[in-house]
Amino acid sequence: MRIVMLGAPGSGKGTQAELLVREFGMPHISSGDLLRAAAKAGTELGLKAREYMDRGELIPDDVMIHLIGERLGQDDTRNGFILDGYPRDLVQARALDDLLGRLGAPLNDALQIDVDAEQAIARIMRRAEKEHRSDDREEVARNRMQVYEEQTAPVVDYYADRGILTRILGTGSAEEVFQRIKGALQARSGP
Ligand code: B4P
Repeated sequence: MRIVMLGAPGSGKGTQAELLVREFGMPHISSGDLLRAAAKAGTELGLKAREYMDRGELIPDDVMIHLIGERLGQDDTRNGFILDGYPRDLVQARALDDLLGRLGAPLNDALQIDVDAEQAIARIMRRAEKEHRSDDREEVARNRMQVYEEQTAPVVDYYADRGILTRILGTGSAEEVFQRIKGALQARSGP
């Protein structure tokens, strides 16, 4: 299984990626988690990335392509992975295809989780009360949403054109959404 998770901020893609990992056991590669870990460690990349994240903007493509390329080059991804938060624009999507083409291991599925923007913002605000992530402020969350519409939404069409996109309704409990995902994956892999 080589899967990318797509969806607006707050759609639940990170949550669903974790549930998939728990069920199927492949590594969960979250671009946001990689960046937050780098920022926490105080690396040059991490500190620079935090400036973009705190504005709700995307980190430059060359940085992300390198970071994810390195992670996907590690041995634990040989039998599959869940990629969560990457690609976030068409440049990253094409770079990912090139990389996986060279490795002879193309993507099987792109899962797009659909949630209404206001519901997604409300979820982010609930998380802010517990986790205090520096980009979970309302004005930043709204900017992330706009960046998603402008830069990431075209990636959904890109995978639809390639015939590997599945759209999942992201409302209801995390467990309900997960059951929809499992059903969709089973339907795609056939009886
Ligand atoms: P991410 O860490 O990917 O943050 P996100 O888009 O907000 O999604 P996240 O996974 O955290 O939230 P989720 O929807 O799962 O990116 C953060 C920043 O890093 C970006 O803004 C950008 O600056 C940078 N970045 C990352 N990747 C990049 C890339 N490829 N290129 C350039 N820059 C990049 O969950 C949200 C909340 O909803 C959670 O609290 C969860 O508990 C809750 N929730 C989930 N499912 C729910 C449900 N069914 N019901 C109720 N609540 C639910």
